[in-house]
Parts: sequence; structure tokens; C-alpha cells
Amino acid sequence: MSTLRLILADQLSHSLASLQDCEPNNDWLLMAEVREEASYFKHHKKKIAFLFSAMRHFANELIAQGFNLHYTQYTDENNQGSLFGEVERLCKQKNIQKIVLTHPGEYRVLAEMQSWQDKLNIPVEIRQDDRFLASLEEFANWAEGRKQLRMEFFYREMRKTWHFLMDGDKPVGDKWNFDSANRKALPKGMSPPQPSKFKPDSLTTEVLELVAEEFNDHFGKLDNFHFAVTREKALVVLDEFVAQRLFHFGDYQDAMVQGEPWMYHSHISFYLNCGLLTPKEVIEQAENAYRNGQAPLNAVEGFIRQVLGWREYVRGLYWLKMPDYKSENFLEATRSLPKFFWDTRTKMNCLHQCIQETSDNAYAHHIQRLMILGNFALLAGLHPDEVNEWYLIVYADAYEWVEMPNVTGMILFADGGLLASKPYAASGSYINKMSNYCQNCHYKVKEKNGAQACPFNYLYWDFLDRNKEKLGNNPRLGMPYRTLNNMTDEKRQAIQRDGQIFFKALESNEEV
Ligand code: FAD
Ligand code: DLZ
Ligand code: SF4
Repeated sequence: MSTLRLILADQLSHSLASLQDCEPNNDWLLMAEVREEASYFKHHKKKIAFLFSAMRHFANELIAQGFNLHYTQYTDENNQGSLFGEVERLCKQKNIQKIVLTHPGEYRVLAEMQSWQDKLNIPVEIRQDDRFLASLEEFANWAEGRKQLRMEFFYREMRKTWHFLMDGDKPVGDKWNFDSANRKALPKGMSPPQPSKFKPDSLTTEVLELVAEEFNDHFGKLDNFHFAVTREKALVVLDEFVAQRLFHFGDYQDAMVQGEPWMYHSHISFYLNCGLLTPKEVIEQAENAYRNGQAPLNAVEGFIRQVLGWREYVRGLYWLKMPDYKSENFLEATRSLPKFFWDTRTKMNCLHQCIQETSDNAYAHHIQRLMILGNFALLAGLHPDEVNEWYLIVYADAYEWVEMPNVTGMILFADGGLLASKPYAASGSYINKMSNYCQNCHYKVKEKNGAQACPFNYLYWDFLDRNKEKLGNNPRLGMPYRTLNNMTDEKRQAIQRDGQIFFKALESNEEV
């Protein structure tokens, strides 16, 4: 009896649940580059190149270990174009009697997998993805009976459960959170180290040629591809982060600098999310750096909070709330995504820089995603479906389980405050404080109204005004709403007028 074990593009871990009892001489592993997954949304060229190359490298490692592995390349003439098509083909060819899978990262894929048993008349076992530190059941238990699902409380539980950064039953440094120390702008003259870069080997070069040929109409630049595509190289990225950047991670976590897309961030989300690194080893390495005196506590706690807290939390939330989460639109936002999200052509320098870097690198760091791109999407009232689609396409670390809570919950407040206690809305002065984008902008950040005014300034107030019914009672928005209520009629009218002019220009595809 032969078992088929499908390995998805984001399941490139030797410890994968579905590989654990694999019989190398008897079972069949399947990996497939398929049109349906690569094109149901037109993913960034670098994202596809990264995943196909990492898949091919991983397949070679498994073959070298003696596994029977069937690998379907994108251009194979028999490629059925879908995961199901490839599973069905192999089942017929190899006389498969059982299928073992690891829980995927997307509701759509899970629903699809759940239909295979009936379609193929073969037993299908879907195993928990134990590469995460909180199982879906543990998260659901934590969430049970809570009105609000605040990440902070989940994170503290995770610190205790896993005993990360703990002294006995107390958090190291006697505080759970050092975020208040983590909001510095980058001082003039300080420049972050270059990110780890790897020259494409022959296998990656082949994939780059394939992507250039087959996905030419997809978003983003393919040149200057330098991602790690093996676990060995991903570990180098992690080591170099800990040695060169972790020290300043906390201080400059929220800072943005024109021409510095990588800052002091770790750039490991690509590798964590496709399975080349595990969250546990990443957290342990960061904690060791603190214990060995290589990095301060505000940096290490801030970093561990992202991996142990946010990353696990958004996954739990996604699976707890899907499929309804996909259609959340609390603020009833309806505007279409402006064209400049694809072609970068906007006079707003902060947005132009972040979209250009996204196109160049299939990466933007958290504050760019949140406080520039996301902030605009929120203030402009962009429809959650279109914003979710954009974020899923453009980042090489994007899978629905992590992308959707960040977009629907964190930036758009479309879940009505399940994830965030208030919308992350900000005017130009925040952007000016945390970045140097405003120095090179067509608009003037200090001007509040008129043709030259920074659009974030009037759009911020216009957003609060437009959504007063839904947000006016939010206790965390008391201060801005008091300011709004105390504004003169003239000031309010100026804000509304500028908002209308801006949106009209946007709708008629003028460059704004
Ligand atoms: P670092 O800043 O070095 O952080 C370390 C790690 O912490 C990251 O690698 C990531 O694994 C984890 N992390 C940090 N913040 C979050 C978060 N909010 N949610 C989940 N994990 C987090 N992250 C993705 O991995 N995939 C996405 O598709 C994605 N989409 C996002 C969309 C929006 C609108 C926002 C605001 C954030 C999104 N994030 C996403 C979270 C975060 O921006 C990225 O994880 C981070 O920028 C990746 O770069 P890094 O590895 O250098 O992260
Ligand atoms: C994102 C992606 C892409 C671009 N291509 C493939 C593919 O060819 N084969 C595959 O197995 N997976 C691919 N993926 C990832 C899936 O679309 C899906 O997002 C995840 O596997 C969900 O866990
Ligand atoms: Fe962005 Fe406004 Fe600053 Fe221009 S002035 S970069 S639009 S915040």
C-alpha cells in the first residue's frame, strides 16, 4: 500500500507533519508548480521565483535523502494546472491508497483538500501544522468567552507556556512590553547594514528565466533577485540579522528612511512562512543574543513579540474567524484601489517610495505596510477585497492566514475592532516624524488645507468625520473626536472640500 504526501510551496520543512512517518521506499511525495496557485492572483514575479526555486531545492534535498518524489515543473507537458489535478494524476499512476496532507495556510486550499476524499474515493488525512507554536485548538481555547481578542494577553500566555524570556514566572526585566522605547526615528548619518544577498545558482537562474517567460504580465521587478532559497542560506540570513541588526531592531522598528527598504528588520518572514526556518529556533536565537549580552532587552523583547505574539496570534484569529472574516467590512468602505498601487505614479512621496520598493523587492517593512500604505487605504476608504488582493500579490511572504488579519483587522479596521482597539489612522505629521519622505514630496506636510497640503492631513480628519457614527464612541479616539468637534465650521468645510477634490481627482485617474 502506497501513501501520497503532497508538499505545498509553503511547507518546505523536513519536520513537516505529513513527512514524519513517511516510508521512503514505499510512499510517494508530490510537489507541483501549478498555474492555479501561481495565477489565481497574479503574484509578484519575485514571489513566484522565490517559491519555485525554494521548492526545487527542497525537492532535491528530499530526493538525496532517498525519498520517492514526483516533482511537476510548471512547463511539464502533463501538468494538470491545479493541485487536485496533480494529486489525481499521481494517484492513478502510482496506485495510491491513502493521501496524507499537512493543514494548509489558506481556507480556500483547505476546503479544496477536504473534497478530495469523495472525489478520489481514497482516504485523506489532514494533519495539524505543528510548525506553529500555538495549535488552532489552543488558540480557540484562549479566545473562548473573550469579548476582545487582544494580542498582548495572548502573547503573555505564550511567553509563559513556552518559557521564552522568563525569569521563573516573571518576564525578564519585570515588564512584558518595551514598546515605548521602540519608536525612534533614525538619526542623521546612521545607515543600516546591507541585507544578506545570495547570487542565484543555476537552478534559481532557470527559474528566473521561467518566470520572466511565463509571468511577464505580473506585478513587480524580477531583476536583482537575492533571496535565500534553501534552509542553509536562510539560516545565514538569521545569523546575520542577530549579529548585525538585532541590536538596533527595537530602537528603529518604526523608522522609515528613503532609499533604505531593509532598515534593522530581520527579513526572515519569507523563510518562516515557507518553512525554511521555524519560529522556535528564531526566538531561541534572539533570546540567546540577549542572554549573551549581544542585544538589549527592548530589541529582543520587541522582536520576540512579533514572532511569538503577532505571528501566532494572526494565524489563530484567521482560522477562528474564517470564512466570515473574508467578507468583513465594518466601515463599509467601497473605493477601488487607485492605479498608483500598481504603477507607483503618485506625487505623494511616501506612497511612491513604498510602492516602488515593494515592486523592486517584493518586500516592505512593517511600518511601511501599516502606516503608509495601510494608513492611506484606511483613510481613503478602499474596499477590503481589493486591498487584501493587493497585499497578497505583492509581498513574497504573503499567504492568506497572515496577510488577511493584518489587512482586514489591523489596517482597515474592517472587523470592527476584533484585532485592533482603534484604527491605525495618522496624519502627515506622524509620517514626517518617523521618516524623511516629506523632505522630497510635492506636497507640504505642514500645510493642512489647500492644493499644496499633504493629503494625509485633511484625509485623516475627513476619515474621522465620515465614520463618526461608527467610531465616535471609541474610547481611544476621544481626543481626536474632541478636536474635531471643536473645529470651526469653516475648518470642517475646508477639510471636506479638500477631501472631495482629492477623491474626484483619484476617480478620474489624475495623478494625485
Ligand atoms: P521583522 O520586522 O523583522 O519582524 C520579525 C518577524 O515577526 C517577521 O518576519 C514576521 O514573521 C513576524 N511579524 C511581525 N509583525 C507581524 C504581524 N503583524 N503579523 C504576523 N507576523 C508578524 N507578514 C507576513 O509574514 N506576511 C504577510 O503577508 C504580511 N502582510 C502584512 C500586511 C499588512 C497590512 C501589515 C501591516 C503587516 C503585514 N505583515 C505580513 C506583517 C509584517 O509587516 C511582516 O511580517 C514583516 O514586515 C516582515 O518583514 P521582516 O521579516 O523583516 O519582519
Ligand atoms: C503562493 C503559491 C504559488 C505562487 N505557487 C504555488 C505552487 O505552484 N504550488 C504550491 O503547492 N503552492 C503554491 N503557492 C502556495 C499556495 O497558493 C497556498 O497559498 C499555500 O500553499 C497555502 O498554504
Ligand atoms: Fe507623504 Fe504627506 Fe509627507 Fe508627502 S507630505 S511624503 S504625502 S506624508
